[in-house]
Amino acid sequence: MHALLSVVAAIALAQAPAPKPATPDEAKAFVKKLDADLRKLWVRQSTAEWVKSTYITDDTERNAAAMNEDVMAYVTQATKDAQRFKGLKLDPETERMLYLLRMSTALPAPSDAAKRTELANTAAKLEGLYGKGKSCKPGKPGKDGKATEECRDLQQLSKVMTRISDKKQPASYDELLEAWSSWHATSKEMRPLYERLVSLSNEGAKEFGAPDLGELWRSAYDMPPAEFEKETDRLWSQVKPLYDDLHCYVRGKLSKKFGADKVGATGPIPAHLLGNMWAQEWANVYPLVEPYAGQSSLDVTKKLEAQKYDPQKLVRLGESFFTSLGMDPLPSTFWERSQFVKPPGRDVVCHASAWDVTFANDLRIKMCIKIDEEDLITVHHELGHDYYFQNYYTKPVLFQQGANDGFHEAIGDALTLSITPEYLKSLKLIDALPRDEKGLINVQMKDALEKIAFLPFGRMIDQWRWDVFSGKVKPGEYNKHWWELRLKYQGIAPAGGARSEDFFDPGAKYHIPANVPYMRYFLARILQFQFHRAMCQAAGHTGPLHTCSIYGNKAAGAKLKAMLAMGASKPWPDALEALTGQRQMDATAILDYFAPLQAWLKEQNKGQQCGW
Ligand code: X8Z
Ligand code: ZN
Repeated sequence: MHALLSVVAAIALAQAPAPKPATPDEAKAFVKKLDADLRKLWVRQSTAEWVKSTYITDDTERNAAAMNEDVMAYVTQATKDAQRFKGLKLDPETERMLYLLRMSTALPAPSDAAKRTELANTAAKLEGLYGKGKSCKPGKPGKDGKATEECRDLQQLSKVMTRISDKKQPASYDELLEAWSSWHATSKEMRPLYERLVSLSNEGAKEFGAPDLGELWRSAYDMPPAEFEKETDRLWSQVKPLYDDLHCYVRGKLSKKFGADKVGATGPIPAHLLGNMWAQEWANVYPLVEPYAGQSSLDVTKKLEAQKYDPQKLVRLGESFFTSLGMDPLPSTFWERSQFVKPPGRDVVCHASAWDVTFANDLRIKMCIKIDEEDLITVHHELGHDYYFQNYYTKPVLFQQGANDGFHEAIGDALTLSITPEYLKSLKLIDALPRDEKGLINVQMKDALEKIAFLPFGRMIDQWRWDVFSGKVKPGEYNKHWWELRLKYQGIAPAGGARSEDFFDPGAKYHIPANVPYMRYFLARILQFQFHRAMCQAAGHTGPLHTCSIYGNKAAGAKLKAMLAMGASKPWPDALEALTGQRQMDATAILDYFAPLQAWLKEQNKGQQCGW
C-alpha cells in the first residue's frame, strides 16, 4: 500500500467506533430468534424429507435437497454469528442452545454456495441410491420375445439371509453368498459421491471450528472429543470378553454345520453366515446354535403369523407397552400418516425411522413391516423415538433431541428388555415358559445374538468414518480399511478373500450413504440395560436383572417420563442421573444381565482356541 494512504487508513481506523462487545441480553435475543427460525426451517425440511423418503423420485429428491440447502446455509451462518458470544457469561439455557446449534447438523456445509448445493445434492443422491438399490440379472424373454430383467431389492435379498436356519427351505451356503454378494455390489456407484461428501462436509466442519467432521461428531457428548473416544473404548473393553465368548461358541456351531473348510475352527467367521446382511445381529442363526434342544419353543414369528398379526396390530401391541407405563396413546394422526408397509409400485426408504414432522406431536413411523420377531422389536424401537418426541415437543426446538443421541436409540430397546417369556406367554406368543436353567440359557442365547453380537459392529462403523474424515484413510483404501475393522472388532471376514476397491462395501449399510452417525447405537446397547436396571429398581424388582419386566409399572414409567421430558435441555449426565442416579455410562448392567450365559459359554468353550 502507498505510504500516505496507509497513514490515512490508520487514522480512519482509529476514528471508527470500535465494534460493541456482545452482551448476554443480545445472546438471549439471538437464541430466541434462532428457535423461531430453526423451527420454521426444520419443519419445511422434515416435510420434504418425509415426502421424499416415502416416494423417491428425482423431483422429491431435488425438493428435499433444496430444503436441506436452506437449512445448511442458515446453520453455517448462525454458527458463525454465534461466535460473538464466546467467552460471555450466559444463562445456562442460552449457553446450551448455542452449544447445540453447532452440533445440530451431521452434515455441515461450507459457506460457498456452489459447494453447499453440491453437498446437498450429493447427500440426496447417496441416500436415494441406497433406497433404490437392486440387484438385477437378465430374466427369461417376455411373451413378446423382448429381453427382461429380474431384480431383487434389499428386502428380498435379506429374506434369503434370514433363511439360513429355515426348517422348510434352508438357504445353502452358495445361495447365502450369492444374496450377500448381490447386495454388496449395489453400492459400487456410491464411491465417487461418497468421496465428494467427505471432502465437502470436512470443509464445512472446518468452518464450524473442527479439524474434520469426525471430530465435530465426537464433540456432541458434553466432553472433549478425545475423551469421548476414550469412553467408547472403555465401554467396548468392558463388553469385549463376552463378545469373544459368544463369537467362539457360534463359530464352533457354524463350523459343524458348514464344514471346517468353510468355517475354520480358528479365525474369523464368513460375513454371510450370520443370518443378517451386515452380520450385525445374529438372531436368525439361533436354531443352529440353540444350547438345549427340546425346550419350549421361542419362535415368536410362527405365532405372530398363526395369530394373523398384521402391521397395524403389531404397532398397537407396541403402543400398549408404552401406555401400560402411564404414557399417552399415540395421536390419531399417527395412524393416518405413518407408513407401515411398502407401498406398491414406487421406491421408498424402507429403513425404519420415527418422526415428529412438525415438531408438534406429529408422530409417525416409516417402516416396511414384515410380520416377524425382528420387526416386533423394531416397532418398539421406533416407538421409543416417538415417545421421546411426545414427551418433549413443547420445548424449544434445539432441546427437542435426546440427552445424547445414544439415549434416543435406547428407549424403545430398554422396554423390549421387559418382553420376557412371561409377557410373551400372556400374549400367547409362546406356548410355555422356559422351565429351568436350560430354558434360561436358551432365552439368553437368543437375546445375546441380538444384543451382544451387535456391540463390535456398533463400535466399528464410526471408527471407519472417523478414520475417513480425518484423512487417515484415503479413498483408495476405503474397502480395505472397512474389512480391517470388521476383522478387528467383529472377527468376521468376506468369503473368497479380500474385497477389492472396485466395491464400496460401507455403502451397503444404510447409515453410510444416509450419513447418520452410528456410535449412538453402540451407546444405546449399553445404556438400554442401564435404563432397564434403573426402571426395575423403581418398580421394586429385587431378583436377577434378566427376570425383571416393568410392563404395567407406573412408577418405572414416571421415572422414564421425567428423563424423556428433559430432552436435550441439560448435559446428558444430568439426564442419566435423573433416571439411574449415575453420571457415567456403564456396561455393568448388560454384563449382569448376561451373567448366566457368560458362565455357560465359558464352560462350553473350554478347550477351544477362541479369538481370531
Ligand atoms: O437404524 C436403526 C433403526 C432406526 S434408528 C431401525 N437401527 C440400527 C440399524 O438398523 O443398523 C436400530 C439398530 C441399529
Ligand atoms: Zn432408532
